[in-house]
Amino acid sequence: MKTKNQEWFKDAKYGLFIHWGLYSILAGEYKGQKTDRIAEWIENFLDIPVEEYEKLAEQFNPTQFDADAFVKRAKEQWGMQYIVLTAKHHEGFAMYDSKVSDFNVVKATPYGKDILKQLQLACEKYGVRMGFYYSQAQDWDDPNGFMQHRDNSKKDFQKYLDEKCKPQVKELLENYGKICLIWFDTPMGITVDQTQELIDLVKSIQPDCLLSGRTGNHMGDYMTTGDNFIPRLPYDGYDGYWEIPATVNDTWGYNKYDTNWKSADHIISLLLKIVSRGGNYLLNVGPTADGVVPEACVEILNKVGKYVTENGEAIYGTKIMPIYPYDIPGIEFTRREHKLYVHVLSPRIRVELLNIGNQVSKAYILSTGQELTYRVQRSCEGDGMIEVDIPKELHGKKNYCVCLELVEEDPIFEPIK
Ligand code: FHN
Repeated sequence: MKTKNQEWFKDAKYGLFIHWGLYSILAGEYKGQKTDRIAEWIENFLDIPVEEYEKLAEQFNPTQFDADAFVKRAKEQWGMQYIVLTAKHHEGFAMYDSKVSDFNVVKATPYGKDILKQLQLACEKYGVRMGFYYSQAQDWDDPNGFMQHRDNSKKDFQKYLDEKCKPQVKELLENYGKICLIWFDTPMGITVDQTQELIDLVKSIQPDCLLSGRTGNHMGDYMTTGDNFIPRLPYDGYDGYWEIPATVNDTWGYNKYDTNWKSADHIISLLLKIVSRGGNYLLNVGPTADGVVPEACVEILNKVGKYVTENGEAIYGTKIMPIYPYDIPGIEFTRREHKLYVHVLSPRIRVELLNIGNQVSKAYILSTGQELTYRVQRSCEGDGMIEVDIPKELHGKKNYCVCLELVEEDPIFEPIK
């Protein structure tokens, strides 16, 4: 059972993931060699010696990073309800003022400022919840941290856990105000007991702090899907607390060669699928070493944000959908009590819904309140049917939401006979 103070997560629906670290400097390329894998793994995949990698810190100087503008945009323009930043990724570098390890942004870089503190102040100012990503098992800088694709059998993982991981997690929970969640990742060989130690530590300092589905041994507070993997059906496990970490292109950390951006239309439809199936979409940006989000990504998120902010009522705090028996191209549904939201993502002159048995008391365009004419009837075959006329000025347009006010509390979808 979740505490009252954790319920925000179920309603949030859309959050911002930020993968930012020393890998952003390499941007997918080391000494002329490009990585065709996710950019934050470059140290691992291109086998960069630790001493070499550590030297990158001397170049980290993100003078263009503006936490205030970053958070303001995420909240107001993109419609995101929470932000999760990599406090320490697998590379082992702390993006904050850590007393536990000097391999951190304050001690080891010319920039010398605490990124997390700046983010905290901005999140508090704009009322955005803040969580931290922390790689609890993999630490490629610590001799006893795990490293995927290498022999870890001689490592004293407990030593790493006691001397780096837990003390750093404690710092995160004690020095940055209220942390909405810790996003542990890639638990690898962490044992049940070690996972419990981490959980106990977090809950002893901040009992309401949620733990991601990758805390270890499936002992987290919610379910985290595989990266970019969307459950095909509505999912109500974990009391409906779940989240999809996802990318806009194919990498998490910045890669200057990765221009495989999803379109804004595609992201809007993914968001609506996730929301209707009951989950949260944690969508990632990978800032450059200067501290800015690539312009192509900003443009996409601005377009998505326009839809999200104009139709927030049909997204935040909505309930998991029952299964509608048909897949209608360009249509997604979300709902709350007595309301069915029909998201129209491709142009049409009429919305026709078959096998629906509800009575409708009102139909309108959600963002403007413009009322629509509609008919509730039975098809020639005897199936429930609702038809809504789309006004002329919207013919040829896409990405708007029709709200159907229902007499009944829930949608009544009829099976195909
Ligand atoms: O290895 C990480 C990867 O770098 C990234 O942080 C993603 C985000 O979900 N998690 C791991 C892979 O699943």
